[in-house]
Parts: sequence; structure tokens; C-alpha cells
Amino acid sequence: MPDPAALLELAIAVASQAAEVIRSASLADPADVSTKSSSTDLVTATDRAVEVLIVERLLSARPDDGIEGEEGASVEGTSGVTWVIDPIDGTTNFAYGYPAFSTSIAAEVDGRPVVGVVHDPVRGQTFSAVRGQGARLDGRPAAIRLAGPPLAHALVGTGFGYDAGRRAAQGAVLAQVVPHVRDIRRAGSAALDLCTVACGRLDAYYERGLQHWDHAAGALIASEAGAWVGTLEGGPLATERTIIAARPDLVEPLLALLRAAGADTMP
Ligand code: LIP
Repeated sequence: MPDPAALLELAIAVASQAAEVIRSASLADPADVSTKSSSTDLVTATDRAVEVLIVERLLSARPDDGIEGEEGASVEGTSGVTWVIDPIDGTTNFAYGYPAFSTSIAAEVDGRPVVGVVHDPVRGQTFSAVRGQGARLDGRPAAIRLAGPPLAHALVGTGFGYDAGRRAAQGAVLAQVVPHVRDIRRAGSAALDLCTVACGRLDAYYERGLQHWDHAAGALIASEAGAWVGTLEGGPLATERTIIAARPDLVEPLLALLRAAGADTMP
């Protein structure tokens, strides 16, 4: 078993180096922005450059590790450790200069996250967790709001996919959810949303269609902070499921509300 503290230290250092590139990036040249899975799914030259930097730094420190990156980096490792990387989570925000995006780096051992780091280059904040050792914000313990308002007064985060059909279905579910909560927040970065629950700035978050790299680090941070992290449909976190992170006391009413809203039958 690799030393989790060493993996954490490496991930934090590399995420901070990535932040320097992100902060100094300019998207002046329109060619720097292109699309992927749909016309609304943006990728920038900075996403790609930051992923190359992160992979270089991780593999120069740990050459036998594996890599799974959003922008295509894929390395089969021999050490049992695989790094799951989202160089810029919230790329649409980044491309617009809308200040809500992050770098997400998780270390998984035999498919299980053991270390998670989410760095917010706009606020200069680093969320982190080691499995079984709690969550931290800038090195200080971070925890969910243990007690708080009932669902009707809960602040809930969510998000929408890049496929128009799925967006329509997510909008229909949201129309059913909004009257039954305090309000909704749509930040645009799942990794940040999960960390926002982890430090009590949101009471709950749910989204369907997230990729592994969107949630690998943030889900560990939220669960180590005391949140219930799971899926509406039951079973492990997966793209075809609705991922939820919430104060434990909100889980049952939130699951019931999402089911009543048809979230478990969305495309
Ligand atoms: C984004 C997620 C966000 C979701 C977007 C997109 P990306 O990831 O963080 O929660 O609503 O559709 O998936 O594409 O910016 O890495």
C-alpha cells in the first residue's frame, strides 16, 4: 500500500502548479476553444496543456502509476495506483471567465479512491482528503453542516449535461424539485459542488451523467467530511446514475423528492 500522505503531498503540489498555468492562461485565440461530445461541450487548449503538465509531474515522481485523464491521457500502471485527473472541471465557466472551476486529482488504489484533491484557482483554496482521515480545506479540518434546516429550507446544488435531451429531462426534474427546497445553485463544476457540500456551503448536491474524473476526488472529500455520498438508483457512483452528496439527515427526504420528480427514470 503506497503511503497516502506522500500521494496527498504530491497531488496538492501538482494541483498548485496546474493553478499557475490556469491563472496565467488567456483564451484570446478562438482556436484555443473547440468542442467534444456536443456543440455545448467545450475544451480549451489550456485543459489539454494542464493535463499534460499534471501527467508529466505525477509520472516523473511515480513512473509506475496509471493515469486516467478527461482529455485523453491513459496509462496502464504497474504500481496499483491510478491517478484520475480532470485538469479543468467547469471548462465552460473557464472559457467564459466565469469564476467557478477547479482542478481535480484523485489517487485510486485497486479502483478505490484513497486520496482526493480539488484546487480552486480562483479562490486559491485546496480541498483534500485521505480515506479514513477526514477532509480538509487549506489543511484545516473541513466538515459538513451536521445539523441544519429540513429539505424545504435546504440549499441544493445540481448540474446539467451536454446532451440536449438529457438537459430537457434534468430541467423537468428540477421544476419538480425547486418548490420543495430553499433554493438551487448551479455552479458548473461537480468537483467544486461536492467540496461545497463538504464544507457546509451547500446542504446537498445531486447530478446525473457525471464522468469518473468529475467526481473521483470530490466524492471522497465529501464523504470524509461526513456527507452521505451515493446514488439515487443504488450501487456505485457511475455516469448512468444520479450522484448525490448530502447531510445524512436529508438523504431520505431528498431521495423521495428526486424519485417523485422522476430523476430515477431520466435518460
Ligand atoms: C462539468 C461538470 C458539471 C456538469 C457539466 C460538466 P467538465 O464537467 O463538472 O457538474 O454539470 O455538464 O460535466 O466538462 O467541465 O469537466
